[in-house]
Amino acid sequence: MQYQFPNNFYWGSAASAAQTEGTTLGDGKSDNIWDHWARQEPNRFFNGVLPTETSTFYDHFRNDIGLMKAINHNSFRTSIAWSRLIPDGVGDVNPQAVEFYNNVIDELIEQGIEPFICLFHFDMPIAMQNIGGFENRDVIEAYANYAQTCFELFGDRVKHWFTFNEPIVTVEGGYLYDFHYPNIVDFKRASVVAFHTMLAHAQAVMRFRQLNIDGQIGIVLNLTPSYPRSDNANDLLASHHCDLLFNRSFLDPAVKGEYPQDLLTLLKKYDQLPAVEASDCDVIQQGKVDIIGINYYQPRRVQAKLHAIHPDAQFMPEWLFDSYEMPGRKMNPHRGWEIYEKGVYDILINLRDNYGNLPCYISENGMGVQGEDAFSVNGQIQDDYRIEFVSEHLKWIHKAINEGSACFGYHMWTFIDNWSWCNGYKNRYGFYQLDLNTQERRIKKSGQWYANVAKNNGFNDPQGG
Ligand code: BGP
Repeated sequence: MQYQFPNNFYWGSAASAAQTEGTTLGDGKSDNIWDHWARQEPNRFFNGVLPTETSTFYDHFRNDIGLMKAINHNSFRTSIAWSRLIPDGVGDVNPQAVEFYNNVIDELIEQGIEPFICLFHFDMPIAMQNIGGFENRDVIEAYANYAQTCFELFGDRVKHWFTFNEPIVTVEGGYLYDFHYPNIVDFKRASVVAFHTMLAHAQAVMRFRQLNIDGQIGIVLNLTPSYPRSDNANDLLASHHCDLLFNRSFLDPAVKGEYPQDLLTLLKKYDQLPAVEASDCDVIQQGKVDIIGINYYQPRRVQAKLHAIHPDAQFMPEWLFDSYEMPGRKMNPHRGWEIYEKGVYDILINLRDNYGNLPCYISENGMGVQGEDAFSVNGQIQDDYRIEFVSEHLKWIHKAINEGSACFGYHMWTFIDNWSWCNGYKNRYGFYQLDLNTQERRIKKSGQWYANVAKNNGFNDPQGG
């Protein structure tokens, strides 16, 4: 069967500043939370590989963009590092950063690759974190000023902007589950950070509108469907609660300009609501996006709680549900994540039916594999598993589009194997393999396959289905 995509469909991949640029000493960049935390607790990073050693895009961007073109990308998302552009978080702009991002954007456009630019991908400048990060309302203002600086500097050429990448992950990692700095475990503070992040998002959207920039602005969310174990009322309620906490806490304000009443009622019941100021609701209303990026890797499966909560335990999302392992689930054993391709279709149909069919694209999807060298034959990684992973997801995206979804593109995570937060280079995701010793980039079989998909704006699967 032929899977043909709409004209002008965006084919590309995604990456982020902190994961690819590498720290280049003397270029004016200051520390973000990752640079700082890595020095404090290097043992938290897989094999001790720290954020200084990411894939040197800062030095090799021209070559790398050439490699994107070689596999027919027509678009690419990366982020601007706030700690590079405005090293103190507020105040002076770093001219070397302006030159670098100008060069990257110009080179992309020169090669026919549309730049999609995100303003914040998990990388709070340490100067801002030191005054409380998004717990402090001053940081909302600082972020809005930083966003405005980006629009003014690059808005003449960048037409697709994103305020945040997966804001819920910063909240989960930094304030609930201890996998990002500042390693706080406190739901109430997490709730404040989540709310203030959306205020910062909305302020950035307002600045964008005030400047009358020609282009569109959105947010990238990891919309993880919460599938209940059964249709028992308690399982359904557990899944509803997960959906409220992990998806709708960002999706509803971003698209509808308001929080779901059920979420507010739930947080109120457990005394976890953040403080709200008089103008906040108005600000959130004005943060409605033009487009949305969807990151999708794995589903969430849940069931009603099986056991009572310990009376002394502090409130956590897990008070409301237990995870559920579906028997027979398909797994990516390397990353330990379930593969459920239909999830991407369910997300797109949900946006079509419940969110006004807002224009959207798949901004990340991918398969991390540990020890990929084992699949190398004559110097090339034969990643047929990745080709299968992408094509099976693309079939569901194709079906959703045929049924009216406004999905306009697909970006793979990622382009060249890159550094992955605490996991360092453990799981490889790229179309290009990165040799850590020589920094050499070698195309994988999936990269060649994807080049043809992009060229033909689709693919053929004789097996169909
Ligand atoms: C997403 C992030 C990416 C990237 C990806 C892969 O959540 O936006 O930055 O890291 O996940 O996940 P991981 O690196 O944890 O394997």
